[in-house]
Amino acid sequence: MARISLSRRLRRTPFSDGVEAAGVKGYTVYNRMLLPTVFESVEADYRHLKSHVQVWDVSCERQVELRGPDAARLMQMLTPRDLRRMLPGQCFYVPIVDETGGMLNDPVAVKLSEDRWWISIADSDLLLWVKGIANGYRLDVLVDEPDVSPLAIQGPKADDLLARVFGDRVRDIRFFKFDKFEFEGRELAIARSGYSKQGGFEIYVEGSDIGMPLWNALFAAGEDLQVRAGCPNLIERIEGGLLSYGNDMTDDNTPHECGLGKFCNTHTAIGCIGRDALLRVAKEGPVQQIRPIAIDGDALPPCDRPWPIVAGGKRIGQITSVAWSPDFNTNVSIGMVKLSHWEPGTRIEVETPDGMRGATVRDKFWI
Ligand code: THG
Repeated sequence: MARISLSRRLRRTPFSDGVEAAGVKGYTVYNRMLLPTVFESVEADYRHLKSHVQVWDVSCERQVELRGPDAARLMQMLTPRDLRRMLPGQCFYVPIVDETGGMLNDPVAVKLSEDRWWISIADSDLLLWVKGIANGYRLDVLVDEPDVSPLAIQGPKADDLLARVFGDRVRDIRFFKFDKFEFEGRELAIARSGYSKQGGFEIYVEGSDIGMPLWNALFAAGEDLQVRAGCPNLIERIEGGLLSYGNDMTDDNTPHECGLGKFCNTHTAIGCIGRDALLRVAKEGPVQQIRPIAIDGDALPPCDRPWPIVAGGKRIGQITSVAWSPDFNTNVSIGMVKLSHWEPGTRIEVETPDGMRGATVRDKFWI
């Protein structure tokens, strides 16, 4: 197998030394940065994530910082989710759309104060879009990428591990809220959030210099909790229905097609770019939507290009993510399915690299 060549353009992270020492076996590239994908094996990592606690280098979830008097106005221009009731200390999952209503990113917005926000982005160059909007509208706001790298602590023992390093007050953090905690004289935002359904936190590590000291402190504190280095796990995230921008959706999709209509308040999100386009598509309703799909038969290879979904000889959608689930004993997958076939229980066929497979559209993800 060919190897990817490392260079300055493919950015390391403040935790890369720790990730390498932990024996990382595979990486992907995300926001031009290294993102681990495998340590022991995807299945062994999955079992450990569901049983213990892992420390994830998710530095590639870069922050777009908005700072200044127009920060809140700019943030509302970027998303159809109504932010008027959002308070400092809260995180919101927010679709970001272009002028046609197409998805540009699906980040977590972090409100630090009225005039300071972080947008914790998925894999697309959102900084350029945000800078363009800020400058084009002559807004009084600074837009940049600060030296902030999220470190996720995920798994059933995440509370116990973080309490040992930051104190019992971490247990009081509510879902999608954050509070400030001290580490080596620095104030760090810690949120109860993360890209798994196993529970846990995200530490927004401000200042690369404390990356490895914090990494080492977590591993020293968690030895008896069986803490390990981990990473977003393909199997677990499909079971949990956590979408991956660029895989499960692109700028060709509206938030409604992605099942993110519940995070849109297009009528009240006054000033949002793409509002008119979204009001039109919301009225008609989407004609295709993301669905959980169980694919028959034994384990399938990874989905590195969309696999056509067919029914009655016609293409009615595509599979965009797939993995064998040991817990559910089936291939779990995420697909975009046309209205005519998206009803739960509908039988469809998938053109996989291993040949045609029967599959069933489900009503809910697995966890
Ligand atoms: N955390 C942070 N930044 C991120 C991610 C993250 N940036 C990249 C990527 N992940 C953005 N995409 C997502 C997708 C799903 C969720 C968060 C970010 C998520 N969804 C929950 C769910 O669907 O169950 C909860 C959503 C809610 O109820 O508000 O957590 O993971 N910092």
